Amino acid sequence: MAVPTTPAPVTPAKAAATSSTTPTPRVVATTPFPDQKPGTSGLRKRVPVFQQPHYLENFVQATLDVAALPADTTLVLGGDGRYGNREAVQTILRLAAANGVGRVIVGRGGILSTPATSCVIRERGAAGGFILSASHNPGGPDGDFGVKYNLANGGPAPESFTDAVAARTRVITEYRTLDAAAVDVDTLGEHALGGLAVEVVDPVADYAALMERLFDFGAIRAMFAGGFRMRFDAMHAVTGPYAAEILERRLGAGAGTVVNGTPLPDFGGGHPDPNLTYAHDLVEALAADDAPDFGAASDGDGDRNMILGRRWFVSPSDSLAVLAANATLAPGYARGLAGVARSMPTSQAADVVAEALGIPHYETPTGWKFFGSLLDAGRITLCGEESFGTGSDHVREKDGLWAVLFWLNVLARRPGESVERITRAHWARFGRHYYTRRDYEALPVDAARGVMDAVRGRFATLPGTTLGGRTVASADDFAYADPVDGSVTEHQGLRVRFADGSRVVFRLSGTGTEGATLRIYVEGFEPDPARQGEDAQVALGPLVEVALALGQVRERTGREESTVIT
Ligand code: VG1
Ligand code: CO
Repeated sequence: MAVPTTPAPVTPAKAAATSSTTPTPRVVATTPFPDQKPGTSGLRKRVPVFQQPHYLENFVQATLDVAALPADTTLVLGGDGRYGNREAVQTILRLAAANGVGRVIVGRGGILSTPATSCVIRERGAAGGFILSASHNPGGPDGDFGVKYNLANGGPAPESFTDAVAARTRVITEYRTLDAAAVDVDTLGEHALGGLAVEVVDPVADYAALMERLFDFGAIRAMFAGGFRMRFDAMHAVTGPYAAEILERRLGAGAGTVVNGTPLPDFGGGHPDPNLTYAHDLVEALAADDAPDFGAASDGDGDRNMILGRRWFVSPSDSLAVLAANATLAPGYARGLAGVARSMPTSQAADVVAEALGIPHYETPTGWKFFGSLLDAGRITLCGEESFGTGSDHVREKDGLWAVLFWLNVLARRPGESVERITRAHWARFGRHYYTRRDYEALPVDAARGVMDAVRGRFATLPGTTLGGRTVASADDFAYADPVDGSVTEHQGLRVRFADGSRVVFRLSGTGTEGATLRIYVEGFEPDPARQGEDAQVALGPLVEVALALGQVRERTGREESTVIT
């Protein structure tokens, strides 16, 4: 891969090839790479890994082989603009052309957020799409790169597909490409690459139109006109242009609402991860004396969101529950919800709302791909993850800006109520699910596995015993049977549930690229409004200690503290 801002070099010989008639597809011999199994969300590796000759080509060819697209199919292609994005776009276009794809719709500059890609696939009836992103992982030459393939429903390919791709990468012997000059993806309109039509589109247009159909833009515009102020931190990642168009221009939030709005190949050197640690500047801005009313941030590829009020943090699990309880205030959800789903480690706050609404709720493994079948079958309307992911049946990805607009819609329709007041009222009605997550990043793999083994090793004897004053109700290794297609997924996290409704969960990350990342999720339930006002870290302190002791975490990792506390 070359530096993204530099156009791919065109040798005179290659230029000559394109200036003649149609470039001829070429078969290139290759050998398999052993490490191309997609994780929680696509294939993610360090940039130097992707820079190895044939690495990206092998993975893309394997994906196209498994997809077995009919001739003249349409695909969508874009990425979050990170280092390597531009070069990878050209590589994929050449492979698509040589593999008989009919049309590729590309976001201008090779840019499309993850939810916008999902939107374009669905609106244009495409057979699928490639998303170039390692999401919240850092970018730049020493950062991460990633590739994800989505299907015709606009959602991440399910495990049956990604397992087949991984199997294919282990036996691949050749790929098909073209020798041709780079396509000008900075100019809107139709371009040709051999027999392939390349259509460069505005990455924001379709997406912004969809948002206008879902939310009450008139009410939100009136709220901003009335002096409501917000700050949106795009973290130098892909949502900058989307937020500027929708918040500042269409909703009149005012210039300067969007900060760090220019996507940069290295995200300005930061982690484009909207949480209390990596979006600390925003947290501080919302704590200032002249703080705006509302703060939000999004991640590298635009599918995550963090919601803040003045001196107030809404945990993602609570955000899902609040949106579910207030959904009918948004025009797109005025008819009510079919059901809700959350990933297993996400707090049970949304379940309580679903029960109050009399609608079904589902618990799925971590990763958006597990929501797809439920959304397609119409069993759920909203879904979310504790990892700052929220979404609905409007696309088949989680959607950062959508969640922000949903909150704005709720705020506009509950005039005079702050984010804090809305959250507190929610707790008073449904109970509060205290929640915290500890991430231990870049651990030696053996140490992380040791923690998991230690916890699992106690499963047989735990139920009925008392830990830190709480009785263990059950302990298991989470397995999920998809109620729509019957597929079974095992080993999705270790759960210890207590009789009082609290839980601790242990999982290893499937998106990290360095060593192993251990995640510990801790949840407690407090129905009494008089006791819902505590700081989550204080309220959950004893339960965190129970979890650390259970996994012998300090001893096995040698770490006193986690890398990130949410
Ligand atoms: C993490 C989150 C998970 C999320 C995934 C992709 O996975 O925990 O909830 O779906 O990232 O999000 P893991 O395996 O590292 O825990 V994104 O925004 O990075 O594509
Ligand atoms: Co993301």
